[in-house]
Order: sequence, then C-alpha cells, then structure tokens
Amino acid sequence: MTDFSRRSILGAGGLVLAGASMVSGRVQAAGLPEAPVMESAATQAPLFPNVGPDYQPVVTLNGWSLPWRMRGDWKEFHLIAEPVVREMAPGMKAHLWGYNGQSPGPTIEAVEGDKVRIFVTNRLPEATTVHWHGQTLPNGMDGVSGLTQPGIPPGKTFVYEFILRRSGTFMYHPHSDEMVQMAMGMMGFFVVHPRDPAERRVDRDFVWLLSAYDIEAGSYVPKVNTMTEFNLWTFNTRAWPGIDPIVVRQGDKVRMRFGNLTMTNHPIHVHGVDFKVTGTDGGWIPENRQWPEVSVDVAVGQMRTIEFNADVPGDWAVHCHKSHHTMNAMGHAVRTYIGVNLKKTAPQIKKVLPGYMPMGANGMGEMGAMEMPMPDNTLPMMTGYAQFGPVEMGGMFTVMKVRPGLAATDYADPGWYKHPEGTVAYEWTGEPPPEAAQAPGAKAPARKSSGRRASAPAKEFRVVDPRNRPVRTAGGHENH
Ligand SMILES: [Cu+2]
Repeated sequence: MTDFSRRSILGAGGLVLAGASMVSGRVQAAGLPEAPVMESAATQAPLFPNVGPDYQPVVTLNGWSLPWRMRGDWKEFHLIAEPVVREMAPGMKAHLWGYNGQSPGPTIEAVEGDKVRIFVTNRLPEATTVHWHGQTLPNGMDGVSGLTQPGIPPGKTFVYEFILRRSGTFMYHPHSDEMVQMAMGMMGFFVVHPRDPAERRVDRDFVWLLSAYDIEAGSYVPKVNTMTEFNLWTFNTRAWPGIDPIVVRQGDKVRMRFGNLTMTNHPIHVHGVDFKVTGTDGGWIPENRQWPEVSVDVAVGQMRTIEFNADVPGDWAVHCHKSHHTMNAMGHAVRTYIGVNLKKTAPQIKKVLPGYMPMGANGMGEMGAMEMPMPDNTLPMMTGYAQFGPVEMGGMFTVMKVRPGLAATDYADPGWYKHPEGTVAYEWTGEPPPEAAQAPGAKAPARKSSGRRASAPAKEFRVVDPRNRPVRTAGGHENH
C-alpha cells in the first residue's frame, strides 16, 4: 500500500480527544483511530490482515481497503465524509463527495463475528449518516436520518458499533439527503469474510460498485436531480479506458462482487467463462440452488456475487450489457445518420453547428479512432485502444486478463495477450467462400460497395409527393 497519506483528523499524532458529544467516554479516552486517505484512483494491492482470523482479502477495482486498528476486542475504522476530486479516466476529473479522499469510499473488510466500531466524521457542508446496507444490526445503528438517529452535523463525529452477524457482501451509503449524496458519489463496499478461512475460499476476489453520474461536457459537478438520463456509467466511479484490468492467474478460482447504486439495472456480462451466482446481499446461495450464467442482472440496490474458474487464458471483456452503458458522455445526443449521404447535408448542418463533422453514415465506430474537438474535462463517447485497434467502448467496460504462471499476489497489468499462432480471427484471401444463403423471402437493400449495379427493389407501396397531393376542396371536388 504505497499511496496512503496518513493524517490525524484533529491534529498531530492521531490521539486527540474527540469533542463530539455523541462519542462515548470510553472512546474519548482512547482517541480516534487515524483516518487514512487515498490519493490515487489506481487499484491498490489487497490488504492482508495482520491480526485476528486469516482471510483472502478482496481487491477493490480502482479502489482500496480501509486500514483498521484493534482496541480491546473492537475493530476500529474511521470514515471521513468529505468533498473529493475523483479522476474518472485520464482527461476527466469530477468534483464529488466521498470518503477518505475518494469516491467510492474505501472497502471495509472484517470477519464474521467481529465487533466493529466505525467512526464517521462529517466534513461535508450538510448533515449525513451512514447506512450499512444489508447488515443485520441494532436498529439505532442502521443510519437512517431522522428515523434511527439525528443526522451527523458538519464538523461532528458519530460512532457506529455493531457485531457482524454473517459473512457476505454489503454496501454502505448515506441515508440523509440521499438523492443528492448518492448522486455525488457517496458509497462504498463492506465485505464480511467467513470466520473459517477455508470456507468459501477463492484465489482472487474482486469488488466494485456500479454507479452513474450526469456531468455535462466541460463541467465538473454532477447534476444531482437527474433521474434516468445519466451520461457517465462507471465501475467504482471510473469509466473505460480509465478502469484497470482484472488480472487473474490461469486456473484460479475467482469471485467478483458487484453492488448497484444507480437508478437502473445492469446486466454484467463476463466473456470467456461461465459462472455461478453464489451470493446476494441477503447471503450466500446454497450450492444446490446455484445455476450457471454468463450475465447476471444486478438490480437497483442489489449486490450479486459470482464465482468461476478462470480456465482459458486471454483478454476477456467484462461489461454491462446495456450498450448505452459502455458509452461515455457526448454519445447519447449524437443523431443517427446511418445510410444518410452526409456530403449533401453537412454544409447545411454546419450553418447551425459550426464545429460539426460529418460522421456516422457508416455507423459510429470511426468515432472511436478519431479525436473530435471537445470541451475540457470531457471523455470521448467511446475510446480505448488495445492491440488490434480502437475498442470502441467507454463506461462500464474493462478487461479480465487471464495468464498462466502469475504469482499468487501479482495483480500487475501483464500487457495484451499474446495469442498462439492460428488462434485469431483472420481475413479470408483464399478461394471464394461458399455462396451465402439468404433468409427465405429476404431482399437485400441496394449496396454501392458491391461494385455491381443492384437492381431496384420492387415497388411495394405507392409514395405520393405531398406537393402533388390531392387537395380536397370545400365542395368535395378534388383539385389537382
Ligand atoms: Cu448498465
């Protein structure tokens, strides 16, 4: 863990007394634990436990896990709710609210049966709370503003104490001015490992949240009232090509955990493997109730855990299957011009849109390779290069890189996959391929590129030029 900067929250040494009246006397005497801050948006190495039961820690995609300390038999964590600047991808930074320097906040990891004490210091300009999504805990620890506690006022620290009743995958997020605070990026993961380290053991365990933002081109702050029309779809508040690869050793047993805090569902699709859904935010699914999938729909407010064996080496896409969610800003307002002769219309469009470039008549793939002039701090609609050219993706997309012979703790990007000779799709240059059959009754539209003069399609309906449309006169006579 190289990117921490440690800071005490009230002064030097990290042992300054907390002034907040909600903090118990016992805790006041002990002082607040340090609140580590992350300055990098890169995926950090997993945080192995140095005391207590052993477990395989998770890797938070483009994120990190929150260090903790033991005080007596309590595991103590310190979250700071605060404004943060999150780089969503190279070339674009968003001004968000988050925890300990990043949005999403750090992943909290602990063990089934642990007693956890979580300090939450509020450095936002308004009150907040933290709800521990999915945890079974005393009602007063549930973090619902007004219902189970007063909001944490700006400048104050509250403490949450509860016992982790079961292992599994959970989230945390505010339950106070929720629409605004979640639209601003306040959320994090909470992973509870089984008490028995052998139980549900995997070799690599990845977590990320699905989140969405509406940040206008050239601006920095999300529009917090947007309900459905978001323009940035992210894994852990990063958009492709800013999302790190998921590095896996061939043969590893792999777990991925997704949580959805957007306003719509996301069918997450993993190429190259079939997996089983092994957990929800309600717990683990018994083995005889699991079924195979290659996509798992993660509904709003849900978490899904999948597991598979990474048997086949390669660079495998991992993405949301809603195609608009693998696009970045600017993409959604682009008009459809497929089949339009833009040579004719471009001069007219340029009169109203001076910077307009005629694109899209043959699809929009060319936009992936082209640098269009854009406002500052804006991500192109689709981008990202791999070894064969532009990937033509954005948003909720990344690559799982399965490689033989990696060290157990090696998560470094191994570069692009070197395909064995003869295993990549290739251009056919041999004898003419067999005649392509057509669906019965199908009629292909005229194609210019074929080099042959396509015959005009048969007339199936009559078109009337509106200028010559018969006009019905008052007297009921048609007047041509
Ligand atoms: Cu999606």
